[in-house]
Amino acid sequence: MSRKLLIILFLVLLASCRGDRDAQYYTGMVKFPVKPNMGVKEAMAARVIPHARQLEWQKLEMTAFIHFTVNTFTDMEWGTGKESPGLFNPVALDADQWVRVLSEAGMKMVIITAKHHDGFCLWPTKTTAHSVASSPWKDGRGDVIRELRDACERYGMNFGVYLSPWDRNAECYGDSPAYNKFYMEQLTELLTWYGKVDEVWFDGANGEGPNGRRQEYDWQAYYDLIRELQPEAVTAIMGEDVRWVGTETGYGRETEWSVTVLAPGGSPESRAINEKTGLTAMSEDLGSSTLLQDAGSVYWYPAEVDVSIRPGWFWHASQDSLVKSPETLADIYLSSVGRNAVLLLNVPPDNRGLITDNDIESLTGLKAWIDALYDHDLLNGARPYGRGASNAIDGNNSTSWSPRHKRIASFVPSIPATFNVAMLQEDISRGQRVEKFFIEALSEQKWDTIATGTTIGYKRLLRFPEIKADEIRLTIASSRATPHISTFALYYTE
Ligand code: FUL
Repeated sequence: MSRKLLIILFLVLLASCRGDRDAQYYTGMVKFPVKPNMGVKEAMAARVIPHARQLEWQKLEMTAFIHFTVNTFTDMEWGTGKESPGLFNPVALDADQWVRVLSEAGMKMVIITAKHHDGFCLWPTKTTAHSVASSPWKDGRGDVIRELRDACERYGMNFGVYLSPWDRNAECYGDSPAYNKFYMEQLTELLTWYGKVDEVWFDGANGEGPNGRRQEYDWQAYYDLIRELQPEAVTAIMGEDVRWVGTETGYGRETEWSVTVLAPGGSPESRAINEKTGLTAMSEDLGSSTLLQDAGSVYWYPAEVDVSIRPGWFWHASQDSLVKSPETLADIYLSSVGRNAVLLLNVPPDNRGLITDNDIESLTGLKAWIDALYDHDLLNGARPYGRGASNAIDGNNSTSWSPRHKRIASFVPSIPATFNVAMLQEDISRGQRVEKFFIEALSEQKWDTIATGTTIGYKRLLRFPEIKADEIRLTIASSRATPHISTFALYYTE
């Protein structure tokens, strides 16, 4: 054998030992080659990874919405656009209180309705007189966005804007080029006057303008503008980076793929693809292997669960007694953050401009529950054994368990422990892969399956009846490629 051949052989061997089969990744999306087989499609889908901005967003886990506008003063959910700016007068408005309360509740970003469907702008925009500048609040010299932005700065909180595309006040709405220009001027103000913006939220609700006309939005131009002015901001819902989970109840899917066949955003190309597949954000299945069969491409398009702490999105005095309890919020946490999504919890200030005591009480209860949940990982320090145990997950997220052949990890908890919640995480910087897993516990010399699941993704939390076990076994029963499990933890919750 020639020396050259030997070197090549050595390099090939080295590459296969180092797991270089995984070396190819696709950021944001991948287009499948013509007529690939299913194995190829699954392997490619398993290697779609998030953009850096999407990964940072996912790690926030809990984010907050602030719905606030003239509706807060008129007891409405959707304003007509004909409201007088004179109505807007939150005499005790304290954005510092909002951010302090939300930060203490564990929220990592605040997104505010800079403009809701009624068209009233919470900042002194140059694009219309329908804004705080025409209101009695602070004699027309106030700026809610500035106050919120400054408070976020003080608390190290990320900041996002909701700018409703649908505008029931703007005269030019429905004159498509004119309104697109108007909307992009508003976006430009919001994205250049206030420093860093981390999320831009495009509502999908869409109706007529004051002139009775419908608008054609130039989504691509909006996205391009955002990429130019705030390259690190994620765009949500009608945006390209973050997907609406499909309900406003606080409950995500049990099987939640961040790699979807649903094409993101509102561009004509995406619309054409989704018309062909018949998929919408509300479809039950967005990413299973069955769907991959006919798909031409897949996208990293993770879910956001938006839900209000009250029945309405805006504050209504009549709903002060209907604030969700800490128990309900805890359940929502498990069903959103615990199902591979980011929670976007709406906490609307009242007509004084303050978050009410009832909301604060529930948020405090939620935070206490979360802190108690994560207080003690019963697997931390547990002794893994069996094949592949040397690189088994240790519960502190610093290593990742990537079994090639035998997808089973076994542990002996450091103490025989009682638990009722399991947490699993995949290292999504290397894609989302797991399709099926189960957890077994050895108790009184008998192995029982205590939890089963499908997808994991960034985070999966499962609650089950409490059990005391001597040994634990995690099995990845099906995965699109080598799974990279970064966390396996067991907790006890009241
Ligand atoms: C919906 C809107 O119509 C609601 O008023 C609210 O803003 C919610 C978050 O999105 O589409």
